Amino acid sequence: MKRTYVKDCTIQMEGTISCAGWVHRIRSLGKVTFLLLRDRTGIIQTVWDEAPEVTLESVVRIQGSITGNQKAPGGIELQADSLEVLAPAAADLPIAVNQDTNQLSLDALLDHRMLSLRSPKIRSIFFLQSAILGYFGEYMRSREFTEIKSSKLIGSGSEGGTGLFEVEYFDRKVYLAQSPQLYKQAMVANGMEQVFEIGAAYRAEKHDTPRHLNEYVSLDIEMGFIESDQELMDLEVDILGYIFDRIRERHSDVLETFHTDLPSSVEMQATPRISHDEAKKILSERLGKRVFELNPEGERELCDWAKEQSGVEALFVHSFPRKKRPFYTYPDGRKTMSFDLLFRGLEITSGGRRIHEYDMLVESIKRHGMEPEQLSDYLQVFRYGCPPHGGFAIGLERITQKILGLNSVKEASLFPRDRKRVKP
Ligand code: AMO
Repeated sequence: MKRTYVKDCTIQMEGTISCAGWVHRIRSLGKVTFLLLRDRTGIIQTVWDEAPEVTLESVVRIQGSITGNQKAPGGIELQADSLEVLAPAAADLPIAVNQDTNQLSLDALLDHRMLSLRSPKIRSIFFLQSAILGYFGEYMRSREFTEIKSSKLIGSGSEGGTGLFEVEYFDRKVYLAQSPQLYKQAMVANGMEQVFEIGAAYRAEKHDTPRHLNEYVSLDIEMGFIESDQELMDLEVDILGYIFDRIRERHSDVLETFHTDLPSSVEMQATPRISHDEAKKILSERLGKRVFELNPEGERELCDWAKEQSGVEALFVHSFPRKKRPFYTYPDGRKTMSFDLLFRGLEITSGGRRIHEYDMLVESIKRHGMEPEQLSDYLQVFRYGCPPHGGFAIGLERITQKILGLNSVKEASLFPRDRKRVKP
């Protein structure tokens, strides 16, 4: 018999239907037993005169007929006739999949990731993440950006010489890519003009914080023929506005589950843009002490300020000093044409205009204590003519974390990698 998904079950259904999924919960009330059946689309109550012999999380197929019951979830239930066990689950579940996930510590959730991902609430994070990826790609293609996939094995650092994971590559050492930075720039110069990439990025950073992963997914953009980083900020506001509108239209159930909402594309247009110096001044005034760096506390405070100013908890900080930005960043006196986007208290994007003049780039590489010879392939791009260009990268897990209000970025990674964790 054809399988019916839980979301398609309605009171109008006549005759016997067949649903398949996982045993979510069993509740026996003497004469009647309720078995909640879960599939990827939802949960349905099935009703039994005699309790079926089956363990929680077993994979089953249940046949029966739909009846109305105001007290059942969704107002309907399945009067069950038969149950077939497709795959039994052992009775010693290390975590209860059907419990409130707030009751579990982050370590318990991650140690038992193979099971905690079965929780509908946790799984919905990744349905939403998939939607974010889809809308991002949809928007970039609508603006005629070409999607690229560059290698994640590289010969030298793309963001500077630190924070690299070494890999044995036959008889030599190579590194896991910190970003697709140099390749996305090369593709602009190679005539694609505007590209995007969705791919893994690796950072051998030692900090174990709610905002850092050692492996994350980077949504990268690069475009040619720009004159200033303001154009990039315009583009990012449009991308995020597009993604947020689609989520509000089509995924309001997930926003409700996480008790959150999102600004609309129109509201996003009001996102303030302030310089790094202005940001420090605002923070000094608000915190009542001299502020020299934008630390996590400062990022949160700036987002509160932005909310008061514009109604959105987001702002661009631009014109960072040269020493704070990577070697490829376009200088503007002692500052740079670069920016971060802070959203709900966290940096979710970095970007800026890039140096496209060969001599200036060689000078900048040396200034950052690196050897131009190590970047000789990259330098060819500029030796033989590269248009003015720039771009940015959004961290997928960070934007997912902030959309849903998750406490840690690790909750927004299927199988997070941090300093202690390389399994499951
Ligand atoms: P940056 O290093 O700032 O810039 O990274 C860009 C964005 O990637 C995310 N991110 C991370 N997310 C989780 N864990 C980490 N350890 C981590 N590191 C970075 C953040 C961050 O804003 N090449 C430039 C981008 C560009 O200029 O195009 C770059 O990689 O959301």
